[in-house]
Amino acid sequence: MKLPRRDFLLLASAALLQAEDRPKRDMLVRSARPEDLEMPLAGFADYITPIEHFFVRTHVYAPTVNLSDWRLKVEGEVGTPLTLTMNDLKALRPVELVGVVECAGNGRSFYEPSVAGLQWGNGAVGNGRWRGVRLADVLKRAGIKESANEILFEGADVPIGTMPDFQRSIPVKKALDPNTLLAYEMNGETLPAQHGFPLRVVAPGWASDSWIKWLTSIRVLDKEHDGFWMKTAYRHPGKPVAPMAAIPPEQMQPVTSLRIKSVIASPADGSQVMAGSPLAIRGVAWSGDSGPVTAVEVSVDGGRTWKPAALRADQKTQFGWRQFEFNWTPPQPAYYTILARARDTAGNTQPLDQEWNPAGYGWNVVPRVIVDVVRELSTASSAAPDRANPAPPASLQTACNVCHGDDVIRQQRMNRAQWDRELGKMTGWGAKINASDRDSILDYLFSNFGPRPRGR
Ligand code: HEC
Ligand SMILES: Nc1nc2c(c(=O)[nH]1)N[C@H]1C(S)=C(S)[C@@H](COP(=O)(O)O)O[C@H]1N2
Ligand SMILES: [Mo]
Repeated sequence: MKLPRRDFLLLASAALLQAEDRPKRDMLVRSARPEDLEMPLAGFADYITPIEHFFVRTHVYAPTVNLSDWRLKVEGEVGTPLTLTMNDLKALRPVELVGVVECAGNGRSFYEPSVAGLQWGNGAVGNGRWRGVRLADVLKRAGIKESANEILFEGADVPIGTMPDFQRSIPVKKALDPNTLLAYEMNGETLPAQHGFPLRVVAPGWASDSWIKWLTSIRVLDKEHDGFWMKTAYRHPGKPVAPMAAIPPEQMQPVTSLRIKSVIASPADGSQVMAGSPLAIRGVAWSGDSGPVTAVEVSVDGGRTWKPAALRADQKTQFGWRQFEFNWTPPQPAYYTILARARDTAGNTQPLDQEWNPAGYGWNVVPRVIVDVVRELSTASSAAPDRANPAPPASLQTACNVCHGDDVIRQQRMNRAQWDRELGKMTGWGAKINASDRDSILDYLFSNFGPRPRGR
């Protein structure tokens, strides 16, 4: 069909703006629906994380936003409430920065005892190049009032079942920081749907639960928002607590800044390497409000001695990660423990032992990789066989598969009380479990997905 030129241009630009997301590649699927995808370890070899490797975290099914209907509302404690289109936003001065997005729960699978939630390894993190406008510029245009205390964000996503709507607020001080952006581009492309098209919050240095996607509403509040995702979820005791201690949420603090952290990307843990051949130990390091990273030290002898790693000189940004490299020639066959420890401008370093917290947030312990240094590489594979679980009871399939698959269930390692609480949470969100089935479901969950045995 031939279209008049004007219509053709309109269609072409619409296609550009709502292009299908670039397919993801080699991701670790933590949940297929809603989508939670982890970046593979190979992703730490890149400075800017390509979109096809960028992790995805969604509490809900991702919404499809039509740009021509989309508006951003700015209301609450402001002199002039605003309703903005994308063109209005693009008329403001653009700002670009490189910054790490890291889920508060990144590394949760390493916590012992295990806690409920997506069992992320190292890859619920990425380093993006973000372009958009300053949130401060938008707030000033709306005439933010003296009474402003917190800024509440909401996206176009809708809750599943009766789960509370995903709404989060950040303090005015963070909102007015010149680095806090509303971004419409990521890595030089229109923001992909999975990452929040058409607009998301970029709160550099803070855990990404504050980086609201599919943004539609900004509400200026005179106090912290009191919804579930502020008052119950995303809270941390802020001090070491006994493992499995139950701490009332009101005695915990909201998750804010990221912590100083490094990840060793290569060699891989458990790999064999050749004695006498040079080996590059590579990884990345980042920090939060107390950043940027100023040094990374590496130990190849389990922490007896440490030496500085080389940091890339062209990656000195405030909020991005920095790649490091340490060259080492393992002298003779032995079993070596490699460690890395980053330091930031404020002098913070990574702990050698991670204190536990109830939701498994903020994992940043010194990473450890063990290599077997040999004279000759062996070809034998040591992959452990997958644990076979008996088929779940039909009652569980019926009750749970309405909202998500069994992938989120199978990755958990919880004791009976934790599973009991999880069933309570799901029932609260709308799961229907017959009273007569509850015990058999609980038995199945606990006996197949109970805590791991001690030791490794
Ligand atoms: C009404 C919809 C709904 C039903 C039914 C449901 N769930 Fe969920 N469940 C969710 C949502 C939504 C999430 C993801 C929450 C998130 O990502 O924050 C989830 C996540 C989970 C998780 C991951 C840990 C967590 O709390 O985020 C587990 C485990 C789980 N569900 C178990 C179950 C089991 C077992 C059943 C069946 C008895 C079930 N769910 C039924 C909505 C549901
Ligand atoms: N509207 C909305 N924004 C959201 C979420 C969400 O579920 N809904 N998830 C948050 C969480 S917990 C994380 S870790 C980041 C993940 O961003 P990404 O998927 O672009 O990597 O988005 C945040 N923004
Ligand atoms: Mo997150």
